Amino acid sequence: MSRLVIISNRLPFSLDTSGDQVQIRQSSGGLVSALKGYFEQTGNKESDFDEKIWVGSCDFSEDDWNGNKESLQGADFSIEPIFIDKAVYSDYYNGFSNSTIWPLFHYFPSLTEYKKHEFEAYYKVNRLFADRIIEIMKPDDVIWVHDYQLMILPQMLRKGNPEATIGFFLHIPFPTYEIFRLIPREWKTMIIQGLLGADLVGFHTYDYAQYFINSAKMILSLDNHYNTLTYYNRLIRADLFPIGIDFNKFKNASESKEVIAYKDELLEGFAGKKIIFSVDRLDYTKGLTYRLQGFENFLVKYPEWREKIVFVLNIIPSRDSIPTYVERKRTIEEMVSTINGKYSTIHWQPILYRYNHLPFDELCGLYVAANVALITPLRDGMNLVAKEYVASCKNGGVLILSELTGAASELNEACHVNPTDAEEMADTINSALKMPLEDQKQRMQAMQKRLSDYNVVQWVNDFLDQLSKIKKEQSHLKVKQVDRSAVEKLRQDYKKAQKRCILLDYDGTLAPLKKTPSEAAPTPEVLDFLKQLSTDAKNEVVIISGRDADTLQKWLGHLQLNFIAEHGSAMRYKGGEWKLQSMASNSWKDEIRPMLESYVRRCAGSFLEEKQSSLSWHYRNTHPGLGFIRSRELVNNLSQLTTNSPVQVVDGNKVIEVRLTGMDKGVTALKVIDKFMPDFTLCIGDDTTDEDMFKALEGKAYTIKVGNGATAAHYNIQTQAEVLPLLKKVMPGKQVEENQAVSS
Ligand code: GDG
Repeated sequence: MSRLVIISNRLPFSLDTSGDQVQIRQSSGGLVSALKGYFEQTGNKESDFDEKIWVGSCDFSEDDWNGNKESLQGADFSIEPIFIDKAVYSDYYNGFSNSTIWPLFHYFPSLTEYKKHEFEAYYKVNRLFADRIIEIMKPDDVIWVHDYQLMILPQMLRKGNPEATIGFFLHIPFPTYEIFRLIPREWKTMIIQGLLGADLVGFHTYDYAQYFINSAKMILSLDNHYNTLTYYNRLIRADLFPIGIDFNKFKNASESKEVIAYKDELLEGFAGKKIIFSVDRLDYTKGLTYRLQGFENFLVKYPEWREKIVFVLNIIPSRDSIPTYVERKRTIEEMVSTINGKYSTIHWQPILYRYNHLPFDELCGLYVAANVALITPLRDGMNLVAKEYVASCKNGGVLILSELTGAASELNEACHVNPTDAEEMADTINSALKMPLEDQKQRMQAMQKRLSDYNVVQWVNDFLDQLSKIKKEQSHLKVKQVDRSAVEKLRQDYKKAQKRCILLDYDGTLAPLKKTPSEAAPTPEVLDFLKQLSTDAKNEVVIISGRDADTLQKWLGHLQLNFIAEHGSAMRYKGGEWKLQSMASNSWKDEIRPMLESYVRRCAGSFLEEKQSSLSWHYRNTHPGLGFIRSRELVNNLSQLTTNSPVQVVDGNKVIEVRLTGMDKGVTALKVIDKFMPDFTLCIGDDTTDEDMFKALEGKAYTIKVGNGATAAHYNIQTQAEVLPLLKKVMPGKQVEENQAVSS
């Protein structure tokens, strides 16, 4: 049993301390509606969690909190407030969160501001959250961070507690890379790294998840396997979890006395008229001005509906300290007055405009009474109002929904419109008003079924299940990590052995992968260690590489080592001469080379490497998407070109290599073992080509893969940087051995 720690920018309530008594005011908004729905439904039931905690900033002081703590602790969850200096909060919230991230992620680059001090405040507030959470965090806690205000937090928490279980959910869209890349480099890198601190990163739609994966690839050059990314050798999953609503709450509310009374009152007030309705927070993303244009166009194009409909337009006050929002309000109010002024009659006004918070019953009353809901944002992560309307409809009702909302990908039976198309909007309102009741009911039932099947509790459970699944996958990989006892066993076996063979790959194993192959010369530390290792008479150290003989000779030739170049095409035993292992002709190269050269031209950043008996096309420095697509095409073309020829195509890590058949590291490693007959063999490598030797040496050697991922090796170690320290532990030099002897 563990604790669920929910973290969001704001706690789900605020305090009104102006009167004699402190009043609690519930907050509105998508995130709060959804999570409260979950807590209310699971509050009294048996749960997987011993305790649920909600961490968030607040609008009350530490004194107010201390004075009212007991009465404020919710029944369904406990509260952990974060106190933030007002000026810092404003730069973080009104500034970077809502004047940079919010407009940009909703595709409003022209409204986006880039202010350094606001990013600094954003970082500072994320740090404040992190410091407090790290203080209270326990090992079994499940941490769930919410939304765009806290995107750096997961990484901060990960640093404080590397083993923690951390999920992150983004409630707004994640934009395409073309938009995301507008953010200054340092900030966008920190945002992506921040999110990758989580084990699971959730989005509303498939597209948002893909855009995130693509940005992570473009900015940090990460590899992905479908929706799983690897970052510092930790698996991170990015997936879609379209948020649900508390379906029964809305369904039941529509049958409650209070709601029915309110609905009847509305219907009486608007007798003989059909009701078109919308409710949104005041926000430029909600497409309110376009909606009004579409509505006006409807009045012009379909005058027969005048005096027979009313548009109840509800706007909920929001972010009114940001100038863009204040301006937007003015524009909307001007448009409403213009439309009403132009089309009203003495008995009728087309738009009933309200700018206020609505009590829950009133909101539901409107949902139930409306014949048409007109929900037309320019962008919306999901849009819960659309789902709540569907859940509340009893007897028909038509949902007109913008195709640019996340909800549109789930609510197929709604009438989809493009919010900028005033013609389409007018036509759709007309056909919605005329839609036969049977048709309305059928569409509603299909959508209601989906929303009741995947309600908010399912949404939470689905997210938490996937979070625990990725943790299991991570720990499964860890089973193969070289831990302390494995090191000890290797050390003992090494010590006991009379003849040892140590097979080491070069690139990615003894040296980190570099942009160009010529940059990866060995460091003095590597040279020193290899020298020391090879001076032990019991050791045969073998460098087994895809590199050409000249490079190995130039970099390492002065040492007492054995060399295998180009996966076995050429070999040089200690003190001997280089020998080619195959006499086959290399005339095949003239046929293959032009094709590889054409791929170099077709894919910027890729290059051709020619060795004695192989040709390689490298694509690690290309655009990741393009490089991958070109590599698939190339493999396909080469496989046709190489049928009935003496060569094979090897699909390596960001490289496609063509070389003589039969020359692989597996065959060659066996040849070496047969020659030396060791009683201890250790083999380390990182690439797909090293898998051949891991397989061939099964039962004959300790095999270690550098990096995570499926492997035939016994063990994984996380990074290339760990190779030398591991070798030093297993094979201590003279001095280390002496120290160890003294200390034991
Ligand atoms: C963000 C994303 C995503 C609003 N005013 C009142 C009121 N509400 C409730 C509604 C609904 C919620 O607030 C609004 O949710 P939306 O989804 O429509 O929009 P955002 O606040 O922008 O939410 C959005 C959401 O997060 C969840 O992930 O869907 O895309 O932008 O539940 O009912 N409720 C009451 N009175 C009001 O005046 N009672």
